Amino acid sequence: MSNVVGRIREAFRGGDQRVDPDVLLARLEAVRRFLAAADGRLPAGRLVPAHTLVERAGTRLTLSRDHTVVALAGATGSGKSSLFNALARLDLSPVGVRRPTTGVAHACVWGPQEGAARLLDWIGVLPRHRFVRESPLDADDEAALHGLVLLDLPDFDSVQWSHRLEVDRLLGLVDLVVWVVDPQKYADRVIHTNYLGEFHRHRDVTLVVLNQADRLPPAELPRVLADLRRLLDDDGLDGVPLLATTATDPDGIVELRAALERTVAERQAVLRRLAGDVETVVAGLDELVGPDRPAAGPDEATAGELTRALAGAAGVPAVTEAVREAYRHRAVASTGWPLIRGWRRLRPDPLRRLHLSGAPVEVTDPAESLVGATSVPDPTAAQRSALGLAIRAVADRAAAELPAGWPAAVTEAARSRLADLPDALDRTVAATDLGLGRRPLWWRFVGAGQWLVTLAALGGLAWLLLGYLLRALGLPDPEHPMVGAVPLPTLLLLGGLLAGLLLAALTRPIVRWAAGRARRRAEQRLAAAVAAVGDEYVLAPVRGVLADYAVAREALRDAARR
Ligand SMILES: Nc1nc2c(ncn2[C@@H]2O[C@H](COP(=O)(O)OP(=O)(O)O)[C@@H](O)[C@H]2O)c(=O)[nH]1
Ligand SMILES: [Mg+2]
Repeated sequence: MSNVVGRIREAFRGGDQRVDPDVLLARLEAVRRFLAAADGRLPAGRLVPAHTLVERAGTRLTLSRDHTVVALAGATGSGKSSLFNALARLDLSPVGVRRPTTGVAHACVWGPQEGAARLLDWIGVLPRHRFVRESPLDADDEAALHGLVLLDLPDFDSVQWSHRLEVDRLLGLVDLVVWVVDPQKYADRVIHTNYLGEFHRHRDVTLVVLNQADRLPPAELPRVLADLRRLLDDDGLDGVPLLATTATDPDGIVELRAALERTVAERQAVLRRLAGDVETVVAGLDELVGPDRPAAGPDEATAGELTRALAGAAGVPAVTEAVREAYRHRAVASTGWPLIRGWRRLRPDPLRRLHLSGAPVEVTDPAESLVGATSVPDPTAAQRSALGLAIRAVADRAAAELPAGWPAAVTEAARSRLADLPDALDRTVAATDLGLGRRPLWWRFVGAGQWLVTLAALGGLAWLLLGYLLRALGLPDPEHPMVGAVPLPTLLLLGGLLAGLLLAALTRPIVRWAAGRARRRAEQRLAAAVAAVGDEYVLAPVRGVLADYAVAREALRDAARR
């Protein structure tokens, strides 16, 4: 007997590494973190296996960890039910009636029932398909299997699809799988490609038995076992235990029984199974993260290009030109020759034509404010396509280093608020202080100067007119005071007119220069405001994806850490 146990120990060598429950839980938590970051970013279909794992593992671990669910899986006629009955010794018990083959699994529970029932509810084995392996007739030899929940699965090569689907479902839930093959069909390609090969990451919770060994001449058995071993190695299942059994002979299942006893005693199968699932899921997600740490966001140059394109679409050039014209308009209206100021004021203000004031606007709630109903011309087709290109450039550059799946998420994020952009830009332009709120002090001085010289000219004119009037009425004409050779009223009139013209002529270039300055200042303020819109509506969503990618990448690395 010790020889048998020794051989099994040998066979299980590959699975001797224990899975630390805390490490497994940390890895599952990492998969959960990955999903939290990747959900909504990557195609949902790619994440299904990970979601399934997290969901299943969470449930399995909260259910009984003292039970080990072992499934007998194989093709029709390989002897699954016979092994099930033999292991459960159901032929000896009153319930040991051989049942017909069906599309549902049957279960036999050894030892305590509490925990096992909920486990079987979760696995989906109906109570009427459950057997209990506890009989007063049993001696202590059954105690070694306490905690075993053995399942007899439907045939995986059933002609009925529903049976095959049921097998696949159950294989996803059990802790250990015993593949049962027989001497006739052990080399069947379907078994190897569709099932055994798929299980290579679950090597530690896989066992293969060649049943019906009694049907082979004793000399043939080693050759068939060696052949099967080779096929299993090709499946990637090197190291999985391979045993020969004879279900019809109680001595023919001793090794299998011992292997199951060891598995049950170890209580590792649950953890190994889930660790294998984590391996499979992580390997499937591997191409969704890259080796390099991603950038935190688009670079300065790209952001600058975006700002320029947004400024174009927002009509910033038209507004700044209007600022320049409005400055001149208002400056002339304040500093011009008083007689033509009124006429100037009759002309429309270039900024007000755009429904802009140029002064700071109080915005309490941007969403509700009426600010934003500007008449800045809509962007041209060229400006719109330039904006589209700039947004695409932001996405392309931000996603340049990202692996498959993520660039699409970045592009989507960059364009996610595109529809809100025109309104946001309009509101921003309307709310930006363009710097024309206050009348510069020097306008007042010049304006006052103009009034002064105009009043002097008018005074001179009145004086002269008074003189004419007196002369016309034959009254004595009072002496005009003389300034040099020129009478004072004439000097006042001509000097006032001349000074007014001179002041206007001197003011004009200063106004032109100051208007240019006002334009540049407005340009800077609008650029800053528009850049903030670009940041909020384009760059921030892109940074969001990059941040999620960084989290997903870290999480997947943690999930891969054994
Ligand atoms: N000689 C022999 N016959 C077996 C053995 N195991 C199963 N059988 C027979 O093979 C047939 C199919 O067995 P069954 O357990 O129903 O296979 P299943 O379809 O995999 O459940 C039955 O007639 C069994 O009696 C075995 O180890 N040796
Ligand atoms: Mg059967």
